[in-house]
Amino acid sequence: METPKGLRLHFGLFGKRNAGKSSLINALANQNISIVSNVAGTTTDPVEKAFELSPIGPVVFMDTAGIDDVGELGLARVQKSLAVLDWMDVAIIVCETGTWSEHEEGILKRTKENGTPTVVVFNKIDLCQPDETLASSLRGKGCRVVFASAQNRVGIDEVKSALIETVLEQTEPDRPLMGNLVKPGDTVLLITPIDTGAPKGRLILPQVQAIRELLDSGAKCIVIKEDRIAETLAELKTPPQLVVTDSQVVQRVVKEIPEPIPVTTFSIQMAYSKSDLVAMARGAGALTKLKPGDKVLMAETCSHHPLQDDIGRVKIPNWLKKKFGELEIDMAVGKDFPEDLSPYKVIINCGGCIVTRRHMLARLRIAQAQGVAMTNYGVAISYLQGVLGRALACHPEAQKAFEEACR
Ligand SMILES: Nc1nc2c(ncn2[C@@H]2O[C@H](COP(=O)(O)OP(=O)(O)OP(=O)(O)O)[C@@H](O)[C@H]2O)c(=O)[nH]1
Ligand SMILES: [Mg+2]
Repeated sequence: METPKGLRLHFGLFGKRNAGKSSLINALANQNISIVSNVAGTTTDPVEKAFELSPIGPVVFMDTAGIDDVGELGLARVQKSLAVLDWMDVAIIVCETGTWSEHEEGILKRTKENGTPTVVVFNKIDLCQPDETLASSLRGKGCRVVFASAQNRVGIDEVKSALIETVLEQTEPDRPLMGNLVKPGDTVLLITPIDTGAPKGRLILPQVQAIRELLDSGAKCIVIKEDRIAETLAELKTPPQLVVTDSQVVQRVVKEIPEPIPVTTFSIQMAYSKSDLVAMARGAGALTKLKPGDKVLMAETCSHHPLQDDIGRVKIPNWLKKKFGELEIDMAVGKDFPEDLSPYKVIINCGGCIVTRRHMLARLRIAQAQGVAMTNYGVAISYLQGVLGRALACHPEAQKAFEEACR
């Protein structure tokens, strides 16, 4: 239960009101997580439930409001369900056996456009005969199809098997944070300043993840604060093969670590692991073209309590204004993303440590569809500190994309 949500696959249940989405989630989890009733529109906001789906491991199921909801509030709920649909690892379309309307077709169209693997569950099989023709036509479109009765717990194991097979065949495994930058026996220096933003008594997730991965890959890792760099280098008989630093001290680190020792940052590695680093580097190129009066969107997926020197609210905006003059900088917090991105020249998203890779890629896709450049905090900080070229040295393709976008 301690696995962070950003490291769990997300499965979402979508369909018309009363199709049995909440009943199915309860049957899958074998618990009463979601409220079930015969009143259409019982589930209003997306409900998340984390549990273990063996052999995949820790996952999150998301129950959503019916896609056929009506009225002003109903339409707002539909929009919320569709926004969730866009970043799911697997979409589960739930409908009553024998029915398939423009609503289900609309969901399927959207999952196809987004490349989201899809499982169709024809529920309430106790009330109706299965329609094999419809099922085989959906199978022909690449969906797994299962007949079930959530209420009578029939077909639930088949739904689980369909989900597991879909994950194994159709989802891309997470990219490791450290990629293939290290070999067994390498020495890696990790530089982690402990500032007011550091959590009490522990390190932040990307740092912990990096240490774990380095140990798993047989590398040696030395973890220091930024004031011990020269001393540590002097003590080492051979220089480290790689230095990974917190972005906030990247300028100092680049100065103190002699070339050609490669330097990257935790957030650049996060961008590599969690999104598309090449696109984020291209997005940083768009930053170079900002002019006074331009609008920039800072987007943060978690809703932490803002710190005095908050990176997204204070530090990056100040660096941007110092470099480009008076900009209009908006802030979007949480899993919601503004629908209309067209006023923005660039979106600077956080590293996304609490969300999944598909969530970050969905945001990128939405921005790209509206022709708006996107980068992330880490890449932007290295650029604003004047060291992005060096910090991308381990990622030549991203380095090239940045240079091209600057022209
Ligand atoms: N006969 C039968 N009834 C079912 C089955 N699954 C769910 N139901 C009933 O269908 C009704 C709606 O179920 P829910 O699980 O609340 O449906 P939902 O899709 O979550 O509905 P909303 O939250 O309103 O969108 C309830 O009365 C359930 O008891 C089933 O397999 N067979
Ligand atoms: Mg429901």
